Amino acid sequence: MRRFSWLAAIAAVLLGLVLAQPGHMVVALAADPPAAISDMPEIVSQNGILAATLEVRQGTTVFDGVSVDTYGYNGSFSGPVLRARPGDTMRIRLANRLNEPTNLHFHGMQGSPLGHGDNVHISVPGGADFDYEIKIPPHQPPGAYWYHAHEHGLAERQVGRGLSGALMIEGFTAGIPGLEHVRERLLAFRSVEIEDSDNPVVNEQWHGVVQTVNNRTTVVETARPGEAVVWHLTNHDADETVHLALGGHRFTVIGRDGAAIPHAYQADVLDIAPAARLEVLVTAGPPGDYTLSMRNVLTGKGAELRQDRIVGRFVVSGAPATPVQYKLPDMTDLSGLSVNGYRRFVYTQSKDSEKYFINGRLFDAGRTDTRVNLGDVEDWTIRNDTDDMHTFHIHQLAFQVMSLNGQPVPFNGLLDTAVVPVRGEITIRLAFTRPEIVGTFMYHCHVLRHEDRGMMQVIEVVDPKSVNHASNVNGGVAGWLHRVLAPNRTGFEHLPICSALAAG
Ligand SMILES: [Cu+2]
Repeated sequence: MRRFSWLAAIAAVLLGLVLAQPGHMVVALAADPPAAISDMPEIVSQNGILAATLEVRQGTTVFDGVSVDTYGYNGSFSGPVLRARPGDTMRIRLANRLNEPTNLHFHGMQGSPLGHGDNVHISVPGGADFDYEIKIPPHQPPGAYWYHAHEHGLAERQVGRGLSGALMIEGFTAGIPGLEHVRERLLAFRSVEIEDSDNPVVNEQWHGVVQTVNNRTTVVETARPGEAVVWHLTNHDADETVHLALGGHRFTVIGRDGAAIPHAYQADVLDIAPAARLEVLVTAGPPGDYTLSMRNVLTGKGAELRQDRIVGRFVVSGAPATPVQYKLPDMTDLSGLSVNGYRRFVYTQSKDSEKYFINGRLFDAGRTDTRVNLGDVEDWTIRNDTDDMHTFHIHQLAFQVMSLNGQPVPFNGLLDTAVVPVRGEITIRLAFTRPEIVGTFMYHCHVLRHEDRGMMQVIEVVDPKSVNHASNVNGGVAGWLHRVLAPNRTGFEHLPICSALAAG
């Protein structure tokens, strides 16, 4: 009896302490859905789990009276915003109701590429379902990411017609002292080609393309004079760069590719490459009605073919807001790491622009082009030997741009997508240090037309401590032999065994 009452007393004291802690309020608040930051449908993680079914359908979407053939998740166009937190698990059923295969990639997620994870070797046939389980690592930087179809050969059409959605990892402003209470808004951009229309609006005003923001042709954003708002800008376009301006305002860039950067910088016009994201601070000017205008810049020589179009209004009114003071967090500069591998990748394309190569090769899902050991730090030079715009994207990790056309680039955060300039090159540093990324995954140009036509390769990250190196698709004797004889194949293709294995 005496022991029981002591336990009861201790329990009561502990309960009292928990209830008295400010932390208790945080727990209660965490269960509430976060404030909506776009006008798109949202699916929010609850108690660490984001559970969703994404049903893929083909349909028709009407933009300003014009019917357009589109694809969508749980609707005729695009998909819901997924909202999760670092450390959460996303359980997503992809229900493919198309007559063709599709799949999912979770762009920028630094979790596992194996099994039911962020594994683009998976192809879900028409009519089939597949259950993804994405464990978001606790170290995933909070910010704007996205999910999209990654079916090789079909990616450009599927993404271009709607198969993508935003994936927001919560906590971006909470991690920046001074911006904790600033409103966050999401603006997702995509152009959709309209084929064979005889509608004069389509041909003369739209130049054969409907430009969308948050799945509409125009958006209205609001703010009070002097109010600072964080805009998460994400380019869902299959192929094209978004060229964005806000009348009467400058953008202050404070994050790139889903993470706050250490050094803010200002820009009048933003160029957002396909698949890239920018976090910007917009400080509203005097009361007024301002225009958000954009142009989709075609790759290659077509830059002049598109015109600026007004895609939004920014209405500033109400009582003036007090200015914010903030401090961007520090971030690890990879310059200090010692490098134990160098590689060079050269982008080329056929004269008719139907085939796109990396080091002279077209993509082959069954071939592993690059092997690294877990823990390796490598510098990769990506050279663009074409007159076309290309980008570099790698799954599962972010990288640091070290130089551009031979000139050092000062450290300002990590990226998962970077432009490789025409007839130029970038050198990037990649730290293959997180154990979650062991397995095979992809790096490629994120102009999806180019990816679909060959500009993609397979990398395997091998844990040298692991007895069984076999990964999800590239195990077997040949793979083992190859890893033993030439663990870092790129640059070693002249070895007969490597040529034989590469050919096989
Ligand atoms: Cu490209």
